Amino acid sequence: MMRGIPVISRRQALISMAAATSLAACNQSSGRDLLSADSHPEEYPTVQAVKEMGRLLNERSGGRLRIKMYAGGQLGSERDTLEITSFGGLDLNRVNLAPLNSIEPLTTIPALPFLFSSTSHMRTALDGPAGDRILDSLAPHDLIGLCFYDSGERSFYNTRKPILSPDDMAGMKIRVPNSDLYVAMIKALGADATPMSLGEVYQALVQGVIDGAENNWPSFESGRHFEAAPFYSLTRHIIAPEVLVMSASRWRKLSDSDKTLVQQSARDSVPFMRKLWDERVAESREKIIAAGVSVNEVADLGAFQQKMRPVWDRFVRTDTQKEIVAEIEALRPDA
Ligand code: GTR
Repeated sequence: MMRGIPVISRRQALISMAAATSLAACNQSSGRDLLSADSHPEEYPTVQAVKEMGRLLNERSGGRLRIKMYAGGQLGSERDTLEITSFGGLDLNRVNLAPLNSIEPLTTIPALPFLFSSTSHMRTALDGPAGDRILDSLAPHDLIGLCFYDSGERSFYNTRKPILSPDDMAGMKIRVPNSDLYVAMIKALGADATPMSLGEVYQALVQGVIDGAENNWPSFESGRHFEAAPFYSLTRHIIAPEVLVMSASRWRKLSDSDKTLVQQSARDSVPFMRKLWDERVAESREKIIAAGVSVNEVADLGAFQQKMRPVWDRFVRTDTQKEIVAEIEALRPDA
């Protein structure tokens, strides 16, 4: 995450992108680097997956197409890099779906609390037509949705005490990504939502600006949030994926055969990512438990589900959204 790495302003990022872009253009005879951003550090599975895509692309294009990765939030928050990508300053960007929620309603679907019953349900649903419809919905926003990556199960962590019921969260200040859906979900639980970017969370916990946040095992560990917030309560309320997007204007500049290479290499990096992800979840879990963090199961998840249900009514409004939600629910193993 961004701790220890200077975060540059969006303006500086744009300037450096413009410089990098013109350099890439000059080097066209020797091939082309697709510039890619990620908020996670080098060893995180999302970064490694995009690098694997780059390896495939390089191999399949005979060295003409490569990926140059800017990891660790070097180019700013996910909201910033998405903006840069949509107007063509970057080729690729790996983000969570959350920062896309305000621009495309279909992206809110996978973040509906308790929609997916497990990671395997999420994988099955998003590998099929429901996933394709969500990826395709990004095109009018100048983004090409290439593939989804895993992001595991999100649960609450805080600086004060184990959470066993929604009442334990009353009045707590909980950080959420910049998404109205996440804000509504926290409010529905009776807590206060504080939207901020991932890179700011550690300091905010240490300084007491927030009492807690919610995320998966690897992000809780990688950002060292567990050192500041030693209570992790396994609500597993959201299993929304990550997404890899490409700038539509950069995409249009590719030949048809290169478009196929890019799309196929992205899709082929997914099984690689899933394997790394499963390993990383186990490692992060072990590290967090060894550090003495109090980890608790939540027996009555029904209480959370019930409180969060109004979020569905507020965010699932169009017929298309309803159709996709029904399609995903029908794929629940217990349906
Ligand atoms: C992580 C995800 C990031 C970011 C982050 C957050 O799980 O990988 O892309 O969305 O959560 O909470 O901001």
